[in-house]
Amino acid sequence: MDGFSQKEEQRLLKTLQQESDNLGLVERRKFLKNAMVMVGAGAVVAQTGSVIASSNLPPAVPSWSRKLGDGVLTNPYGLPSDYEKDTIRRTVGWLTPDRISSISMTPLHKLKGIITPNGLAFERYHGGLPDINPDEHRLIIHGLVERPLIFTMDELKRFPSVSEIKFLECPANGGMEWKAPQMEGLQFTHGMLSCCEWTGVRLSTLLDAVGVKPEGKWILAEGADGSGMTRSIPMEKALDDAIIVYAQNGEALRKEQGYPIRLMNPGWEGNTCIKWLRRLEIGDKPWYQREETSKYTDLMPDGRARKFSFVQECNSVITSPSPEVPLKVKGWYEIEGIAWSGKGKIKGVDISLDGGVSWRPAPLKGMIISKCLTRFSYMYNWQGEPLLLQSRAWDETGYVQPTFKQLRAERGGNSIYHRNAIHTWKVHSNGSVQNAQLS
Ligand SMILES: Nc1nc2c(c(=O)[nH]1)N[C@H]1C(S)=C(S)[C@@H](COP(=O)(O)O)O[C@H]1N2
Ligand SMILES: [Mo]
Repeated sequence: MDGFSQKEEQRLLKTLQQESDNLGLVERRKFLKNAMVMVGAGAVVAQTGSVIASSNLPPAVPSWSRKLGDGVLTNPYGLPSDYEKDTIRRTVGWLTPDRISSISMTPLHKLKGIITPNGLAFERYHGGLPDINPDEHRLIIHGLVERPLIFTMDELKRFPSVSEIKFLECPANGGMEWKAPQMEGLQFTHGMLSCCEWTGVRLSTLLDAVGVKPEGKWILAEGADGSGMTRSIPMEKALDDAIIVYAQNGEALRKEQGYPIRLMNPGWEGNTCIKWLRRLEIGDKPWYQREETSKYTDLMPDGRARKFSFVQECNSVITSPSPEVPLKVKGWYEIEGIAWSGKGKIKGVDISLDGGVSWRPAPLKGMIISKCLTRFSYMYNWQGEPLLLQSRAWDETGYVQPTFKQLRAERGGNSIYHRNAIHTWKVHSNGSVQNAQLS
């Protein structure tokens, strides 16, 4: 059929069968046998699950190869395939019942490499998503400076620009897990995390333009959204690597991420990366705003709060398998995950199959960039045994990701933020994966 001789057809099916045998894909082999029978009998539709038509499977020529497709500009702004409708940001109902002061999370289990596509980067709003006309938007820099200045978007884009791939993480990422393993899904345990290529002008360049007075030691950054988000940023960070960002993964910043400009403090609490940025005031001390006192601080066991916990410390998680990516058949798997550190480069990752009793190195792969997601992977032949999967990362400063026990011993049980403990996935013998914590 479809131009293949009976002999050719059988040879092709045999090759496919061998290939699937080599991969150990039991289900696929069963399915192919099934498909072969149906094709042999000339049936139009053979199904393993629900909607797979054998007429579209090799050696047949699929229906979409027999006609011309849609033309260009079917989607003037490109969209993912209709078959990827499941790859979306998600919220947790009980955590953020309203959408105005809310958070949606990145589907980390669906992502490859280190870049988060713009439509999938988690969003955090304290006062809803403002709709800002860039022609009417201005950035004001004033306070302890020689020349207070007001910049238009065009003016900001005339300065030399930098493009850097950096992760962005809400310090509340995984905060629900302090009490117990509550969230059944990687998207919810770790999804307040994204990693994009950010383009903009270094804050130090703009500070040069206004001329910071010697007493100028802190900067108040303020957003133009209804929440009036404000955070105090030390001058050292501003002069080190902070960026006033207007582009994300090559295109204009998304509305959700702060269009037309935001502050990006690489490796620091996402909360300090003020979106829809409208004002920078230079002062000689911090302002102690709401979001750095009553919120975004950790209450320690002695009843005192940690002051300015800016850095997102080293963390890692296995992305596959995970609750959303169970093991379907026995055989070889690439156990994969991501590691990141707000202090610099990831130096190494170990993984454990037995809940931290023994560890083996999981090689890093792809680009290894400072304050950026880094991939690790480990090949494993799974034969249906239960596993307690963990990853433990360390960074170039020597900081090692702590166990939950170590983290709790230091921080007690009152925290919401900065939960970077080694995470456990319990793999059951049927291949399903559960969020777990070991005492
Ligand atoms: N103006 C403004 N900036 C803001 C926020 C906000 O609500 N308003 N939320 C902050 C918080 S808590 C985080 S974690 C990051 C999230 O950035 P994202 O929405 O691009 O993921 O933005 C920060 N900047
Ligand atoms: Mo946040």
